[in-house]
Amino acid sequence: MCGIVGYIGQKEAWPIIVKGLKRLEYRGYDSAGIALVAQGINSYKKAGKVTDLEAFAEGKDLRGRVGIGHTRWATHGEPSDRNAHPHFSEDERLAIVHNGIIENYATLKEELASRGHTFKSDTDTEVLIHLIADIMEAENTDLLEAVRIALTQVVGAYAIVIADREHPNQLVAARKGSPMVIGIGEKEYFIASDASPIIEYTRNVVYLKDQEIAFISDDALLLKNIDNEVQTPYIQKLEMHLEMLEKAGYEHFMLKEIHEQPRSIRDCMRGRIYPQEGKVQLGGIKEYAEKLRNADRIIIVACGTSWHAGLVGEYLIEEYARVPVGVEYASEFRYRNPIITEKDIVIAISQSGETADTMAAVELAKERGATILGICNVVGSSIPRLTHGGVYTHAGPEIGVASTKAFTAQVTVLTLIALYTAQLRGTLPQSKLVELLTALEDAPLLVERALKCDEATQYIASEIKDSTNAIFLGRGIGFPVALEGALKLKEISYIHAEGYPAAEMKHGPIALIDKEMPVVVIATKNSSYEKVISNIQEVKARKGRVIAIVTEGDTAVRELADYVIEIPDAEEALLPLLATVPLQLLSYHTALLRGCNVDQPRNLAKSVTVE
Ligand code: HGA
Repeated sequence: MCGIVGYIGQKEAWPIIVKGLKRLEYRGYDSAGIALVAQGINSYKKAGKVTDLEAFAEGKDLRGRVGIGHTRWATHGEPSDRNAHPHFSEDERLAIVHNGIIENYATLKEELASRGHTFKSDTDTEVLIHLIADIMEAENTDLLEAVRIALTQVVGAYAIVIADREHPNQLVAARKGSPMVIGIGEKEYFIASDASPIIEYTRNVVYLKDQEIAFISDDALLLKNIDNEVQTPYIQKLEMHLEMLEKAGYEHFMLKEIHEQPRSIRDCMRGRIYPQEGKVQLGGIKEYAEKLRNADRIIIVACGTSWHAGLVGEYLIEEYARVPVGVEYASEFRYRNPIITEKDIVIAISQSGETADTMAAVELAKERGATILGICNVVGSSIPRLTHGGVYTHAGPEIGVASTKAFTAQVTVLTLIALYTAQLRGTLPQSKLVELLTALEDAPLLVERALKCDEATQYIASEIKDSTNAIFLGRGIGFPVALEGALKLKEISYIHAEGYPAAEMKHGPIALIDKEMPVVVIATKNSSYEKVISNIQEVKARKGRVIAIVTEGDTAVRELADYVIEIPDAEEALLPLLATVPLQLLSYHTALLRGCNVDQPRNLAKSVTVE
């Protein structure tokens, strides 16, 4: 949430920052701003997208080889020109961009106001830069030291970059809880919330650690921690490629990412499954094999789509490895007083690896002695660094705000963990492991076939596009799929949608069903097929419009449903991978027909780095 880009070097900063902000727009897009340091600081900020900022700045003085930029997802203060970053100190000497929340901003603001500070915005960020300027003056220190002292007084999360009019060849950056990467070029540095704005300039990067402060000039990088100790930067090589960040001919990132799923699922399994031997190998967690073998319980913590993947994991792990699993919203778990023992395994799932609530849940479980494993997509992000071990999903950068390929990759990893744990605990006969892994190996091809429903989903989307509500029903492993389908539809098309266990419909939602109500039912041939057919009958008896996801060749559901979408016949464990695909496409086409911004739906941002 909120994207930051900074540049210091020999090139003009504006184009580099604008391009970088466009790459980070998935993180927030309610306003944008850039400050350029040349003779003084010129700043341009505008509510709206980065393109609105560009239009606003056209013809203005955009010179400067040092600059900081921001694309915002507002937490404190409505999205407006005034609240857009950068924010300034009272004398306008210092400019800041910030990702995160200063939780004690109100107290700090009051104290600063009592010392005569006045504020131009409603943000917590402006309070922070005033505090830094106040300390600089009161303690007669340089910027680096003032930032360090200020951060000892701050409660909350931050990634910040600060420019100084009096030292135009320096930037100061710091982080706690929000991500920040520094790219090292030839006499130039790039600073960003993730590596995507940096990749075309350099592959050498330093991921700032929590509570580290960086002093950056065009030929030096100095790192300190909050206790004022100098730190040695650990330079890593980026493995991302530029093409991964482009649309590759697709109209939207979401559509590209939906179609990438056969590839991403294959990448996720590469080197990890040996179907003929009936063996799963997970290098990132093998050190914890003994713990998994003896675990009394597995707790999965996650938010949003990742939580739905967790529910699929619950089903698969309990079915195959016979370990009790609880799936928790990270945001609730962290504020309860959960019972966690040293024999518990906690699995944290987060696409970005930066989800604030999931990170906090991990910290809590770690303090209480559990073994923590992560399932993340972004290599080098915070959660993989906090956990004991983990399995990367290797889905590649996901730019569309509504998660698609990251979800199916998470489900794939959870399937691997379920089978790995079954292998360790001896809960499945070897022949069953061979059978399941052979089926899993075919998943990319089957997903490829499931993608053929593009035309069918487009047609159904045209039929439901004017609905105001929708219900998604599923049973067993189909239930989390229904939840994910409903979330996708509401996220990008703004149609109110609810996912329900099919049998629960009778306990409430059935009251909503009439001839206007689209009811999407996961009705594939699996263990609950007959029961689901009865649920469809119940919907039809009340004149609901049934859209059924069925197994290829199905006739029974076809007779009842208004619309059917076929997916390939497969092992039940693959149902979530296959049935999710048509639901993603259905939401995509519905949102398009309603004229919505598919890749950047209103009010949302991808990487939720605030609580
Ligand atoms: N609190 C700041 C930054 C918001 C943010 O990082 N969102 O993810 C603001 O509201 O401007």
